[in-house]
Amino acid sequence: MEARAADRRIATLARHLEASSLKDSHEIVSASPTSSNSSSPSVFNHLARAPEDPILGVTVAFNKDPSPSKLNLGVGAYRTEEGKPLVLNVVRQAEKLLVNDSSRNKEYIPIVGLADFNKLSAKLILGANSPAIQENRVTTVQCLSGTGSLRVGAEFLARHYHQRTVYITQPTWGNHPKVFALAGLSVKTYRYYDPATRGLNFQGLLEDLGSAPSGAIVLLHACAHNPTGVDPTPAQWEQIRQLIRSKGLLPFFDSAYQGFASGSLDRDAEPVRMFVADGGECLVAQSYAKNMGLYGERVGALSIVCKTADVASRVESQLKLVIRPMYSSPPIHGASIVATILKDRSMYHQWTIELKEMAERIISMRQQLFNALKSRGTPGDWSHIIKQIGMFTFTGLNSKQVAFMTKEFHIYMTSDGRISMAGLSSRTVPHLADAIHAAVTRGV
Ligand code: KET
Repeated sequence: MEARAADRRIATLARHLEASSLKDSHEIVSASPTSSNSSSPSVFNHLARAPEDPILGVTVAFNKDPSPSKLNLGVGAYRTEEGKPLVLNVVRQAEKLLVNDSSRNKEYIPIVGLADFNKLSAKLILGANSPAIQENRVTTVQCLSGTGSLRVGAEFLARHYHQRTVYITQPTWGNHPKVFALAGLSVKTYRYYDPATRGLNFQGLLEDLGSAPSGAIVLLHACAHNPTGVDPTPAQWEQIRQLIRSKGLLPFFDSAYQGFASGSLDRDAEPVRMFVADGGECLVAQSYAKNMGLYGERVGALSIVCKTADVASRVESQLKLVIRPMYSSPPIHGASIVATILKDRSMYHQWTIELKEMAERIISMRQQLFNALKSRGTPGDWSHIIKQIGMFTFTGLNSKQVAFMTKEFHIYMTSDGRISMAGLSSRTVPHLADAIHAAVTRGV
């Protein structure tokens, strides 16, 4: 049947060819009876050009700039002192093991991902001795990095959770509101950052969460808040926990920087563990983009900590229904790298050393930039550069100053004045300090 239909199509095409005596195969296709006339406008003609993404678009602009002194401090991606992307030695080692293992294949993995990877990821964030894991109250699914984990979690909540409002920090990572809104949740903000002190607006935070409707979802940055680099202290976290629990709010942690804040995986996981220790429920989205340098491999996990093992297994069954029509099942390679490293004591140890080196290099960049501004006598108090935590400094520079630095110094950063400290090196600090100094002193 199908073959005959194809024959008929070819015959029709041949008649057209004869009739129009067109020789160019390109034109033959456009002259087929099923395609529209080439002079008619595209069915997508009504589309306006969308703006570039506020973060990833910075790299697009950077790539177009021919200047040899250009510097990309936009996206949060680690660079070496030589300004090059870094593949961790332990990752290379794991990849070699995987390639040389001829028993491995490329079959589809389960909808929820690799079982080993999921177990080890839960252990990494919740702690080796977590009672929630021991009691089988945690369900973990492998997702497409941090973003995919947030997206699956948001979709699950939109379908199955009674409260459809999510509170995010003001400001936050630019993709957060989009991820949650797309899932159908209503997005509200809670006060977080105080531009006057360049620190936490703790009072505002408590007031806003205190007046959130009961059951509302609260997105929390597990550590190294993006873009501000301002984290609550352990005592403040404890107060936040008490408030969230007393109001029956549902915490949803975004853990994209575990190990990058302090250099210690355990210390950076403390806020999450504090919430899990009280026996309440929560969600956690984990990313291995930054802490294992697996950006483009898209490896992450969503864990949902439940009250009982029975609920956890029903939650997992529903997560499968979210994932299957979204992308069917996750990719095998990146998660295999992570599982290989996490299950081997010596590779795990090597990872912690390499991770600490990255975190320490970022901290030393903070000091160097601070010193460089001091030595130039740049007006203003720049101590927030050394106080802030994680990959970013929220400089306080405004969008005009940022545009000036891009135009005059070829330094690329997001327009909110955030710079990725991980993209700096000893060689480029003076250039950045010159640019900041000029932006501030020339009254831009
Ligand atoms: N959460 C936060 C807070 C975050 O900063 C990022 C990435 C992600 C999740 C998602 O990362 P993924 O690669 O999906 O695991 N932030 C950097 C990159 C980006 O915008 O995509 C950034 O802010 O530069």
